[in-house]
Parts: sequence; C-alpha cells; structure tokens
Amino acid sequence: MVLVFVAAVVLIACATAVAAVWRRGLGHAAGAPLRRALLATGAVAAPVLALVLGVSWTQAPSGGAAGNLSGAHGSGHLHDATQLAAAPAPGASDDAYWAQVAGEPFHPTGVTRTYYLAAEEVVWDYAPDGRNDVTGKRFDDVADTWVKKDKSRIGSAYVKCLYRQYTDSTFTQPKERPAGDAYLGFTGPVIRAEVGDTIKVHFLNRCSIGASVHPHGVFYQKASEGAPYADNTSGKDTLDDAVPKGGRHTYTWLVPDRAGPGPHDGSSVMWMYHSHTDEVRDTYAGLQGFLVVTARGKARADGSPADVDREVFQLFAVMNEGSSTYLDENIKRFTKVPPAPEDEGFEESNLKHSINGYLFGNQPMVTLRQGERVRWYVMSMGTEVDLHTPHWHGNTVVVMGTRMDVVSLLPASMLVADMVPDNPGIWLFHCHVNDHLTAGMMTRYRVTS
Ligand SMILES: [Cu+2]
Repeated sequence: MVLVFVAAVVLIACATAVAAVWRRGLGHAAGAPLRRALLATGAVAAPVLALVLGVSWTQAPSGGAAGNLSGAHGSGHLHDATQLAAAPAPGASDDAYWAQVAGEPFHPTGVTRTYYLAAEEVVWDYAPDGRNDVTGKRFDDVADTWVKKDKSRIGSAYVKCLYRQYTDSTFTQPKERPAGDAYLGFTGPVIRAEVGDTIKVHFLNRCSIGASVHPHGVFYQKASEGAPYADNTSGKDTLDDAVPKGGRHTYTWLVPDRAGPGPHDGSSVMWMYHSHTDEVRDTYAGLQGFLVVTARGKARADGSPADVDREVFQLFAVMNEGSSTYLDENIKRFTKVPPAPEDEGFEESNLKHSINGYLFGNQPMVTLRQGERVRWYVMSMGTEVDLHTPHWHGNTVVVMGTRMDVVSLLPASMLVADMVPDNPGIWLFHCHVNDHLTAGMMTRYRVTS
C-alpha cells in the first residue's frame, strides 16, 4: 500500500509540473525541448507506474483492501470471487443466504422411521483374527503392547456396553447385520432419515450403567435429548437423561431442513449419536453410532441417498478402556494378577487405537466396485489424543468440493468424503498420525474391477 501511495504522489507531481510548464509558456528556445522531455518522461513513466500500481494491487496481503474486496474468505485470491458467484458462502449475508441457514421449519412430508435399540453388555474383541492382517503376519512385540493377554494384561477382548438393533418392541429378535456391513464393528446400527421424516428410537437399557441415546443435528425437545444437566426441566422431561438398567425410553427426533444437507453439502450428511448420561464413560464403553440425513426428495425408501451406490462408515477413536466403567470387571475377568496401580504399561495397553473397534487390519474388509459412487462417512471421538488423519491409499476423495486423500478429524468431527474408485486392488486405509499407526489404527479396503 505504501508503494501505491508513493506512485500516486509521483504521478500527481509530474502532472502538476507539466501543467505549470505549459501555462507559464517558457521561451520557445528553452520551452520546446523541455516540453518534449517532459512528454517523453510521461510516456515512459505512465506504463511503468501502471505496472507498479497493478502489481502492488494484486499482491496486497490478505486483510488489506484488495484482500477484503476479493471475497468473504479474506484470502485475497481471485478464485474466491468465482466461488462466491457459484454458491452462497459464509459472509454473503443476504436474505437468501440466511434463508438457507434456517431452512424451512419442520413439516412432515415423509414417514416415521422406527428403531429398536438395546444397550447390551458384550465381550468385544478388538483383534478377533489374532494376527496383524495388514502385515499378514503374527503380531510383533510392538503390537503385543495392545493385543497380548498376559498375567496382568487384559489383552484384546473387553466387556463393553454397545447399541444393538432389534426387530420389534419385544427385544427378542436381533436385527442381523448383512455380511457386507460386518465392518461396522462395535458401532450401533446406522439410523437413517430423509428431511421431513420423524425418527422414533425405542430404547431398552440392558447394561448395568445408566445410559441414553443423544443425537446430533436433528430436532429434539427436552424429553428426547438424552443428556442430564441443569436445563430447568423436571418430571417427564428428565426420563430420557439416564435410563436405568432394565428401563425403557422412546426418543422422538424431527428432521427439518437444518438437520439435512447445507448449501455446500452433497445429497446427505452424517451425524453421530451416542449415550450422554456420562458422556466420557458411556462413549468409552462403546455406546455410539452413525445417523444419516438425506435431502428431501433425494432418498430411496430406506432413507439412503439415491445418487450414491455405496456408503461406508468409519469411526476413528483411541478407546481408553482404562476409563471404562467396566475396567474393574475386565481386570477381574481377564487377568490373573491385578496390575499395580502405577503400572504405566497397563495403562498404555488399554488405549485401543481402533477403527470401528478393530486394530491392525482386523476389520472385515470393505469391498467397493470400480466406478461406483461411494460416500465415506468418517468421524472421531475421544480426547486430546484423538486428532486423526485418515488416509486412503490408491484412490482419492472430494470433501466439500476439495480433492484430498487425507482428511482431518478432531474429537466428535463428522465428515463426508465422496469417492469414485478407479484403481482396483487391496488398499491401505489408516490414520496418518505415526503414534496411532504404530498402535494399530489401520485397515484395508478392496476395489474390484
Ligand atoms: Cu489417529
């Protein structure tokens, strides 16, 4: 900006001098050569000044006048202006933009989708194959840190409390997962809805801990929030907070526009649901799952987005079994000698760096077909160590209009990544954080031609 100012001063000074020379009418002998000299200088100076002005203008740093002019993102690059023209962006705060933020209020254009969810205590094995499926070999000494059962080590299998789906309110007939969905592991059933639908979750808690079902994104009233805190509610409005062992509760969630895709989303978005009676304890126990909302008019009968051939769900989390309610029970059941209170190796052994509850490639392999439209939904849960960078080998994805093959997650991040695989083979899919990779946060997916 200093350059622009100096150039402008020089330009004005030149113009003033030229004007003065012409007005005073210097003697012909002296005047003519001077006028010619001034004109020649101007002819050279004008393009140079124009160039200087132009360069200094386009190179103004972000946050400067030029940066602000170029768009709401403040990055100062010309393509931002093009993007703004293509779609409303944060900062383009006209009425049309705010109408999209708000969406239409809920109106029941769809159906009621009913789910029967039980929370159940099960023994979950993070490495059921008993080997490292990524190397194709036995576990080495490093992997044994997290998977080897020993006299004071629990090993790879723990008592957990998980959401499981049933066919009806008798909760006698489990709804079997198709073989192709086995990779979903310890996560709950995928809950689906289209904008305009109502979701009803009939919940039965069979675990010894109080539990709830708390959704993200959808519209709920206090009796369907599933979280106890000082929110000025009482009576019936608190029955959702902590369903006791053997207790039931029905959660009703509406799906308005603002629970569905926003201006920059595709045809569907993903939300998580999890128990929030004791948020930390419950999610480490395993009570979490995926919820997908498809845009109005863009869903199949089952709620899935009609333009997508295959959806894949992956939860990256360092499951801290040391913070699970079931720690004491796990020690009692699975160790011969209880670990010493300060046994740091024991603490480390309980940090399961898992994807959907699997370590070292033990997740049943997801198989995709070359050329099909695949939507990956990835999320993370946990604490400050849960910064994950899932990386797809072999193929790339598009996230919110941007090409990537690594995405970034923080605790409770939810992200949609679209892929059209063009590269047949068995490919690694892993967290790119070195410490997490070492601890087994990896799996593989297959693309068939
Ligand atoms: Cu990670």
